[in-house]
Amino acid sequence: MTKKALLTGVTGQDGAYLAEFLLEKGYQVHGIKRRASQFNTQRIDHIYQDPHEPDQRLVLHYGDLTDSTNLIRVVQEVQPDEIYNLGAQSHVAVSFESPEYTANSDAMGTLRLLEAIRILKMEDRVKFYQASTSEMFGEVQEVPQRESTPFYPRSPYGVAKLYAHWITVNYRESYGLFACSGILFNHESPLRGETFVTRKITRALARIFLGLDDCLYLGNLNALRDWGHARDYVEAQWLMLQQEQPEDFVIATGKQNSVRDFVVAAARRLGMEIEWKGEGADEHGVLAAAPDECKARPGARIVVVDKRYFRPAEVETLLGDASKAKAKLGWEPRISFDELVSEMVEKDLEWARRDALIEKSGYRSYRFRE
Ligand code: NDP
Ligand code: GDR
Repeated sequence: MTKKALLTGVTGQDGAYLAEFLLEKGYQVHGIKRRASQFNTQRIDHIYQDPHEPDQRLVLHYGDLTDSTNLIRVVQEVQPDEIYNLGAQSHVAVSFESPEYTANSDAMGTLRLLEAIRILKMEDRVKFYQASTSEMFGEVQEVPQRESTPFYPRSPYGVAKLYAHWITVNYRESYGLFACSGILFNHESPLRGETFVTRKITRALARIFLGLDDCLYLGNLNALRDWGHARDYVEAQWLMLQQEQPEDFVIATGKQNSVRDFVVAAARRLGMEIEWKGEGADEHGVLAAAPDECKARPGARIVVVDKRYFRPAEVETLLGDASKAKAKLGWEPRISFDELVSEMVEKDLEWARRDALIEKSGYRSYRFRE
């Protein structure tokens, strides 16, 4: 019997890699996508199947984590063996702007999906994966962070994800549901959303290298993250659901770099000299932007520190210990930090070359946006 997996967030970075991974494993993959006024399936277009073809391997359903009746109907229709709850308003900075929506989709959305399983009496038949996050550690209480490290979230996103994490544990303990939370540290790829810092850096530097832009505006350069590759991390998500017993796992590389390190590594990959700018310093020693410099010096290659990108509360440092995953899942990251940066830079350079061609032909390419 072909196994069926249902993915929320199939149009996102992890959804795309996981869908590809599961299709290769022989699964029939069902994905929930949101209705949008423009196509939002770019990341999965290469595996998209015409719904009129027989023998559908990838099936897309309209839906939303804020709509419980929709979730119940889709789960009932699909009758999945495994559910991966990857859908979320996943941007930490945006969660300060839209805290209520973030709670609705990320916290309540998880509850709605778990309730759909319970209402349909599928607790004994379905396995559930919850996309938990290192953001739950927030103000870190222990270094490195492991499964037993106390949580202290620092954003509406982190708080919403903490609810989702604990409600998943609760449904496991209350109803015997096979439910696992993967506490994943930052993972990136060429498919990363363009406003997360790694992709913002590789995209902007590639465009600056080709003369399409002059400046890259960033916030806190000192933040430290444990960055891995999404391709490695989706395998861990699947492995968790193949265990005898449901458990939670930290997934991380165990190596740490700062935002500044990431910029330096990406610029080095391009063989590009950059200037660092910012003027004055506030009471926290934080540099403010040098707003006119980019306009005044076209062709300059400047990284500007801009306070606009600082968060009301910051997670300064994250470093994970994935030794439980190594011992029990046999999981280890394969792709190094340098390989990750290289792959992202190369892909963004390819896309920037295409943009350069568009501009040369007299059209305006998709400019840098926040
Ligand atoms: P993305 O932001 O790339 O993708 C998020 C997905 O969720 C998109 O498909 C998006 O749809 C969908 N989505 C957003 N809101 C809703 C909603 N209300 N209803 C249904 N779907 C919705 O995130 P990633 O792929 O990077 O991350 C996957 C999951 O893992 C997220 O839950 C994230 O919070 C979590 N996570 C991510 C980490 C990382 O470093 N990447 C680390 C730890 C956890 P659309 O395409 O229409 O916007
Ligand atoms: P994060 O990722 O908040 O860790 O959440 P992000 O890439 O947004 O930020 C990482 C660090 O970089 C600093 N930073 C900037 N961030 C952004 N986005 N833009 C900037 O210009 C900028 N300048 C500095 C941030 O302050 C932060 O310290 C990601 C998301 O994928 C979550 O969904 C996931 O749960 C966690 O990773 C683990």
